[in-house]
Amino acid sequence: MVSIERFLGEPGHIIDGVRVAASDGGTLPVEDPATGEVFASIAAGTPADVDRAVASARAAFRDGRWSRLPGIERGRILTRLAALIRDHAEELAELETRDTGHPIGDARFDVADTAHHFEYYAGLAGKSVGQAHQLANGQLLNVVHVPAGVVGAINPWNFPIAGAGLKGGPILASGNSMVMKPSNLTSLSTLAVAELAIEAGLPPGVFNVVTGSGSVVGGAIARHPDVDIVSFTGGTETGMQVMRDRADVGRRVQLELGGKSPTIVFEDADLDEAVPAAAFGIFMNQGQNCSAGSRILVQASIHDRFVEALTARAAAIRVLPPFDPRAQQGALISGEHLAKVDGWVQRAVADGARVTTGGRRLTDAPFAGGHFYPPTVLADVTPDAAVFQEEVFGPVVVVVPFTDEAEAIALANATRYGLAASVWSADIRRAMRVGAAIDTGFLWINTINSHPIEAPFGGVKDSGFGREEGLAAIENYMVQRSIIVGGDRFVDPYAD
Ligand code: TXE
Repeated sequence: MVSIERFLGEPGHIIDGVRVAASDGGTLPVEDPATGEVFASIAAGTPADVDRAVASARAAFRDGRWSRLPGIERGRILTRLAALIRDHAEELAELETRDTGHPIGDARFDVADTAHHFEYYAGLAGKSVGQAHQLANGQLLNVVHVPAGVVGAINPWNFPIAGAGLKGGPILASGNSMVMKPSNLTSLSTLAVAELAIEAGLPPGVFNVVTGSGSVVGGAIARHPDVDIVSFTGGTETGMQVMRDRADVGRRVQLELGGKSPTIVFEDADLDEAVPAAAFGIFMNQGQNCSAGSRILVQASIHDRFVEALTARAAAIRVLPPFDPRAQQGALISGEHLAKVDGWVQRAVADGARVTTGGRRLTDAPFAGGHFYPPTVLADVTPDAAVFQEEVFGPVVVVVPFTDEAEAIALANATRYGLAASVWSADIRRAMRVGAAIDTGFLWINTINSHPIEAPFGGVKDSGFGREEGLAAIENYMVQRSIIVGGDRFVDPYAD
């Protein structure tokens, strides 16, 4: 183990490049989900803290210390930040595991992914090219892409450090200043990244972090008229509240919300591949993943065989304390969340579902005090059951049979969500035909959980709108400005 002390520090926000306590000195405890132990505290932000951070971001944006730097210089600083993240990879991974309960191997992956986001977007800084049109009367129209200004970035607790890179990379590369609010459950790695950003040479005021409760700090960001765009990732109901708050001030919002993504397996699929893929689709990150394949739709002819194989695969996943290097699944984020997950399972059972594996929290050593729930498979679930319709956000999957393509499509589209879908078939034309008919922003064919940085990510229906990742994320955080340069001499319209 390396020391994570450096990143614990005094509880505080990062505003104008320095750590500052909450305006009223308030703090919130930080719990290790694997042990229940409180090991740190964070500042409990206030609306006054948000005002201060937004003012700092606005001042930085206005004076051009970042927004008007040549793109290549912004890119150089973001590349340096990525290098610092890689230099501190082990400390950051241990910090993340302590804070989230993620297996240490997953946390290492997320840290590298964060660096990767800053590297990718560093390469895009200053490369957003507009258009030029020669108009009538000698006028020249230039459409340029300019940074939007101050961006409020609200992140959930499921991938905290990766979220800092996923939103921070394109927001900063585009020349914006930002106020980032991590979840109060998982703020430490975002604070650490912001501190490394300052070390990398990011000017003060460009990457502010305000920690604290969602409704207080997140609400103040969403309702702030001087925040030009809010980029929100989180639950659907919270996202809709953020949108209402944005509507009150008439400012932009982008929402990446919940999902109930289908994994569709046809009888001709190679089950040696499809079964572990379907398991990984749901159980990765303890099932706390917006694009988790939480509904497996299986052709009836192979249903029983599939359930049996999936049950065996799920039961063999190594649930262990997250610092154990063999851990494949760690702890859920909190006791409250675990109770919700378990509540969904118990309700499903009451509605007639059959638990083929899992279904009860783990409490014996080495899990005592922590929030551990095993991979859980539910069969005999009907499409009208709540557990088929609603996001559980835990290691719980339902398996439902279908007879033909039409039924597979109807079942896939039978929820209010539309974030991701995965189709498995040896017949590529069928897979593409079925995939094309699914309401989704992200479609996997004979693969799952692949999130290349180049691929715009986001949903349809109640899964939100707007796209992150790839070039689309840059567009998210810029606005088009039309500049018309006069050609022929201006004629006085009042002369007569
Ligand atoms: O998320 P929230 P929570 C789902 C998942 C989970 C449920 C609740 O089903 O069980 O949401 O989780 C901040 N204005 N997802 O409560 O509330 C909050 O502090 C502005 C799915 O943790 O959506 C955090 O920073 N911000 C999801 C962020 O919003 C507010 C990922 C997300 O928290 C706010 C997470 C408010 N009024 C949860 N209230 C996914 N699909 O990716 C809270 N926040």
